[in-house]
Amino acid sequence: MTSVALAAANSPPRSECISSCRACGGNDLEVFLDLGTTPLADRLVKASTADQCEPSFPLQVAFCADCSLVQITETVAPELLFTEDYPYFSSFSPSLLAHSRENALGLLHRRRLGPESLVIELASNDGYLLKNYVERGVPVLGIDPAEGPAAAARQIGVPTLETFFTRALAQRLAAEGRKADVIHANNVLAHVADTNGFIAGLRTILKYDGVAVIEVPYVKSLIEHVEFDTIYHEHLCYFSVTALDRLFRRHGLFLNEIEHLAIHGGSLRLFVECIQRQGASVREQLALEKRLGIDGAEYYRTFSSAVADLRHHLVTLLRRLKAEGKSIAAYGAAAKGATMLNFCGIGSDLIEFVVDRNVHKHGRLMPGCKLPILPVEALMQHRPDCVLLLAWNFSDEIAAQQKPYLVGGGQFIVPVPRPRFYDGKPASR
Ligand code: DWN
Ligand code: ZN
Repeated sequence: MTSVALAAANSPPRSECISSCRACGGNDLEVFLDLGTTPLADRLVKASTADQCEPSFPLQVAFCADCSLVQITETVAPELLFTEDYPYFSSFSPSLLAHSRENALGLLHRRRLGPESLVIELASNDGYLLKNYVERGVPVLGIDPAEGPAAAARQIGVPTLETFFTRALAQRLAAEGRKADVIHANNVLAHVADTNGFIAGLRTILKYDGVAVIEVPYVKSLIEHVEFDTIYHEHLCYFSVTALDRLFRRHGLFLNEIEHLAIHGGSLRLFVECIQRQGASVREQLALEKRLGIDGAEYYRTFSSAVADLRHHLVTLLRRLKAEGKSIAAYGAAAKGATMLNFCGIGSDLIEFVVDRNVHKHGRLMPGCKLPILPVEALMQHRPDCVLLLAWNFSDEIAAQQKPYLVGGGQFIVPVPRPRFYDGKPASR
């Protein structure tokens, strides 16, 4: 066996196609969307390696008929997804910071947290949320595998374990007496390959009278607003209340309340406890999902044509603008932006550059299309006629921030649920 083949044979698997449901183990999976073989959405390309081939993997989405969980069929090794230079820092979004602060302070008061309490956050990133508890004397513990964000969290006084949250880690923490009154887990449940191990671990470190407050993008919003770009290899699962309710019950946990959030294109805030006391918010959403058929494959079968229509309309619009001599840029080197650009085949023939506030992204290139990522100041320097809002979930905030560009005659284009010009007035869904 050649040394290359030997190395390949010995190296850990880079990805694996599932043969059964990530949550229930069922085999009745129906693929309803195929986004092709794509590079990793958050793996921004260094200019020095621009000519190298990027690791790319199949991106297909399936529905489980047994437990209603929507999920992608390829599991990419976490070490490939969450590398040491993972570029996502929550604190680059003022609206996300405000959203998180409101969440933390509400819980601090409602649960009467104090110096004897413990708040643990799974995927605590750069301390964006836990810092609100630290400032009020409530002990916290962050858990996040990404080196950069974990270091940033420690710098603002948020103790952080730089590791993945697993069943084994949960057992170790519980053995050390570190059980939580409140557990936060925002936009992480969809990211873990071992869904059941993660939830079992969460149950292990939750005090019996504690609450886990979990935020996840809502699959109903994804389908209704054609938010296909939020599908990428980091997001293994796409949750309905029906699937979540079954998933938690499997581990002695109960989804008792939900709140609907606008963040990230439509999310749910879940209140999960060891005690069963299902509230009206959950009962009503389960009944609505039943009426809409969200617990059945038929609900998802028209989505791929809706995605194809959006791609057609967006590319036609951009080509028309270019034919009219317009210059076009993009705003938001977001993971969703990589899916949008690559699935629609949008590259330097249509878009000149992407801007982003996150300094860690500057100088890199977007995965796949390899568009350069520049500071947002480039908008006023180059004054493109139009800007495609890849970070459309922050469109109001970005438009307010980029008022001079709009006042100067610039135009934003929001791509979902249908491509349209956006003048900065709160976007109508
Ligand atoms: O699950 C995830 C979601 C919740 O957030 C992770 N995969 C990481 C991330 O995904 P994303 O990169 O698609 O999400 P964002 O947070 O919507 O990306 C926004 C991008 O826009 C960031 O790179 C920051 C940037 N930004 C900016 O340049 N100016 C954001 C705001 C609000 C701004 O004003
Ligand atoms: Zn299932």
